[in-house]
Amino acid sequence: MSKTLPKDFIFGGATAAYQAEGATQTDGKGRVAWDKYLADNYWYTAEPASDFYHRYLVDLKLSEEFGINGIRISIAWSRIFPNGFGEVNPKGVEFYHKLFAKCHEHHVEPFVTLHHFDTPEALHSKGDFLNRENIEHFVEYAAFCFKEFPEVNYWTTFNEIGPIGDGQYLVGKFPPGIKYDLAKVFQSHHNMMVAHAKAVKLYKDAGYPGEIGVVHALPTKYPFDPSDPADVYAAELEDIIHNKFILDATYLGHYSEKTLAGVQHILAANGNDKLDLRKEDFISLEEAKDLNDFLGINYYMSDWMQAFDGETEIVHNGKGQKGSSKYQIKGVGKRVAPADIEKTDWDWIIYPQGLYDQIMRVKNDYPNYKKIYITENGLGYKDEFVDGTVYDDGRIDYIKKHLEAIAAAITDGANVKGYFLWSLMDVFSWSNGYEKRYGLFYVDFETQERYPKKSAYWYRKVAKSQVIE
Ligand code: BGP
Repeated sequence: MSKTLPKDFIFGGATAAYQAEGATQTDGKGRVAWDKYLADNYWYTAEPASDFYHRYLVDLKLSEEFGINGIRISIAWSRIFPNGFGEVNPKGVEFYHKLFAKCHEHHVEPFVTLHHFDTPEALHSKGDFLNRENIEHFVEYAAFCFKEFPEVNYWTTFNEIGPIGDGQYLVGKFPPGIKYDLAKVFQSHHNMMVAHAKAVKLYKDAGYPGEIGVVHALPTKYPFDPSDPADVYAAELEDIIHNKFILDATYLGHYSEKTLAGVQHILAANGNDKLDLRKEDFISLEEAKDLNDFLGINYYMSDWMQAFDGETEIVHNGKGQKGSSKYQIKGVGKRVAPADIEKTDWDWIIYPQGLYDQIMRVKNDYPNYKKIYITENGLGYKDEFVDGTVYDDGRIDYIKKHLEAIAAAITDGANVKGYFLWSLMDVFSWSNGYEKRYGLFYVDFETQERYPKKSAYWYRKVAKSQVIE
């Protein structure tokens, strides 16, 4: 097995504005739907998060010291446009100029996402991306940022169009908390993909010299019993919901017949609502399909699917009580883990081979993909802080195995150029709170001090040598 990564490989760390910055009401920032939703429904809020808004210099210095040469950062849309569009907030603009300048000063390349789950409340309350007006608002916001921030060389339009639809309209754990509405899931995926395509086209037409792409979460789906055609179909349908629909939109510029047939089957089994897919949408998708400079893949887990025709029921395990989750969708399938497979406390199945398989799937099914970054991967854990650090051998093992899977995919011809560990420092988790930690740097959320974990020292060694050991 290959243990070496290429010389120009990026060893990055990932963050997101809302999960890291804190300062949710500072310097003219507009509200986001999460502000109220977390206060009403969860046991934590986005204050103080990791106070990145005030402490980014500490994190960038640590990054440099620990051999990290890339950082995923997102811009909070509502810091720039507090109402989603219209009047610009100069303090928000200034903050990101300062932040990007410091990234470059510390040799940490910023990979900047325009939207990481945090649509301004003013637009979210009007239906978020189910409302087509949001497409134009997003494109205007993107156009503003492209022009305003020439120091950014790598742009991502959206983080995880898939989980946004699932979180908002299937599982109901993200605002507005709607459950089991699959038509809304697909409509949100579709409208966001159109917004992505339009922003990409605009960027390329304007001749900006940087790169642009999208980040998709791509959990790999396997049939529980590969010899049972019903289980095979269940895995295919589940894959359409989470992966194939948005991958087709990204790289084919339309939905394949198989994808559309699957969508129709899923909708027929779940209320039979119609989707609003317009001719002009496909013109946009088609125009952008070969313009993506890179695909970001967020990969944490795989799932095994069994055919299922009973009532839909999804239970989210948000507190890390192993075994408390449930996922079954009528006419689609039911998640059933194979015996003896490793899981996190939040029931996420650890399966590095799934990352290899997903990368190779993109390479084989979407040969116009150009380049891949693994933009998120990591282990959520209830870290134990002892001796001023965390002995997170489990996390090291997790990262190691996933880096090996990437190296294997590169050996087999996939063009993967970097890895961003989720997360750089501890941040809070959208629907799981502050107890689920992922960072290389432990954050004491009371004092906001940072403490490198054992994994940080290990990661530095790998980044320096490019050898996974
Ligand atoms: C991805 C998101 C991240 C992050 C990560 C870990 O879906 O892009 O923002 O939260 O998953 O997930 P969680 O926080 O649910 O454990």
